[in-house]
Amino acid sequence: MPKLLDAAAIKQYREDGYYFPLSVLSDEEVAWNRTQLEEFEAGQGHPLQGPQRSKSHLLFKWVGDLMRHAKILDAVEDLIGPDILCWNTLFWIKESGSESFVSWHQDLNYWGLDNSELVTVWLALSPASLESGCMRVLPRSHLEELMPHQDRYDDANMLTRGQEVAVDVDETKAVAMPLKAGEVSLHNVRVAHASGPNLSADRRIGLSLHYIPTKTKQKVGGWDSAALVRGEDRFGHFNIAPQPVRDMDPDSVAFHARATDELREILFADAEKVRPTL
Ligand SMILES: O=C(O)CCC(=O)C(=O)O
Repeated sequence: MPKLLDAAAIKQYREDGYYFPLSVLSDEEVAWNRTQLEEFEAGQGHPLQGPQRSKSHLLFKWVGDLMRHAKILDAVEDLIGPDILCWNTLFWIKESGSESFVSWHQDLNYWGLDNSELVTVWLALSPASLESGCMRVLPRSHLEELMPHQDRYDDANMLTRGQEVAVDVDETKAVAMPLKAGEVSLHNVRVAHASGPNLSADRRIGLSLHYIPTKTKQKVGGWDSAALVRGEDRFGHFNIAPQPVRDMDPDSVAFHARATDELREILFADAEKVRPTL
């Protein structure tokens, strides 16, 4: 018996590789979480940057709480079972009017994971519309062979290597996934996806949460970490991340430094160049 998703939603995720929208946060919760983010940014004098965008649940307790949100975990459990790790939390912030974009890509190519079960939950903390550059997916692309990719390192590309599929994508087959603030979309780690620039008057703030079943192994990196967010880890393939009790908890910040360094090694394995700012 599914915990949250109905049979049609699960079928669509399995067959098309994505499902949206699912409402998770109230307007008050969106406002509170956005304030946490923006007060931190104001305090440091600039938006989140570099490693702060990644494994952010180790820096900010409120991100860890979002990562453990019962409704999100119920949806994820319906797709990958009850023993769940969160491998990464990653901010995707496009400032108003910025050219930042995400080229067509498939994540499994770069994340070193040994199976295709990872579910990305993409949470909108501001409206993700066509105008603000919401995500687009290529339905059923997760059922085919992974596409060849090339690294382009375009400055405006938000991806680590500016990676892009090296085949023509038929944009007429793409599906846009607009979300209201507080809603999430779900997509499979093999699905090709992309997004355009933010032409709206507000920042587009997305937080992606990457969930894997505990049986998953890291096959590229020698050391990797994940947070146990539901159930039991009977495999021990990942170093289990601490759960900070407050923002910038020193032990957790130290763990974050190691975890993001090791993650860079995985993401840039076999790359020609390493971007210094990521
Ligand atoms: O936020 C975006 O536009 C792209 C996000 C993405 O590539 C992902 O969550 O895997």
